[in-house]
Amino acid sequence: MKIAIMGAMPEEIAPILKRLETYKTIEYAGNKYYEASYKGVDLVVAYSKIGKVFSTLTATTMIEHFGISVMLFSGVAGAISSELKVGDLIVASKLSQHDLDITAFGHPYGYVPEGSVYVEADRKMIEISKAVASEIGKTVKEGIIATGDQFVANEERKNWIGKTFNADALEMEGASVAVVCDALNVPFFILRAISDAADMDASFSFDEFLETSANESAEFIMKMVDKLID
Ligand code: OS5
Repeated sequence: MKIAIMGAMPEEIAPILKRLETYKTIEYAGNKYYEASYKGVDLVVAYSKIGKVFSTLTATTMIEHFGISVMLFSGVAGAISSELKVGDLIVASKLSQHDLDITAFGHPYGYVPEGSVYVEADRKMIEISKAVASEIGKTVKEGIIATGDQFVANEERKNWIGKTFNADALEMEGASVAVVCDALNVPFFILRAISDAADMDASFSFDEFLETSANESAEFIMKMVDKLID
């Protein structure tokens, strides 16, 4: 088993790298990949840069070039559900692209022919995360994550995404990682800790809570790794 841990921003993988004693840095296709041995298992860690295109490149590279067999994504997200507050964890049951729109041809939002509106995450990994959460006394909400190439800082847009996709949280990379992993038959797990409420204060909240929320997510992801290699 070779496990990938991916984030979008440096801040999202910094807490992971901090926990690894040593790692090797490999530059490939414009990004840095960090290879490490952790408790006898191979890890590949990287941040993709922001958005669906860069995250697609990184997820594909991790699978096709580095040969990873499990994908874990750790990062932050904007909340849609009023149940989710800053620092809370959400694990994706399924993901969709909120900015994919060929509705002019009668298709639903998020759909392209031969694709699907949602990509389902790996059920076994979600169950493992629930076991981990109960062991460490944390709450992880399972919900739908909507992804798009847009930092949402607008109540109207956020509500539209919530209503259209029944989404609980939004971000900019999860669905593209999901599409890649699904197509290449790699089980994936997308975890996010809330950094903001995707409203008019989102950029301020994001700046204030990026580091602490990224830490929350990374800490849980490392517990997932421990469980996977148990
Ligand atoms: O990766 C992007 C998506 N992330 C999740 C997220 C989110 N997505 C959409 N809407 C929201 N309300 C969301 N809340 C959390 C977070 C991230 C958002 S884009 C943040 C860009 C911040 C930034 N811009 N410049 N820098 C940081 C500094 C910089 C300069 C040079 C190189 C690298 C960074």
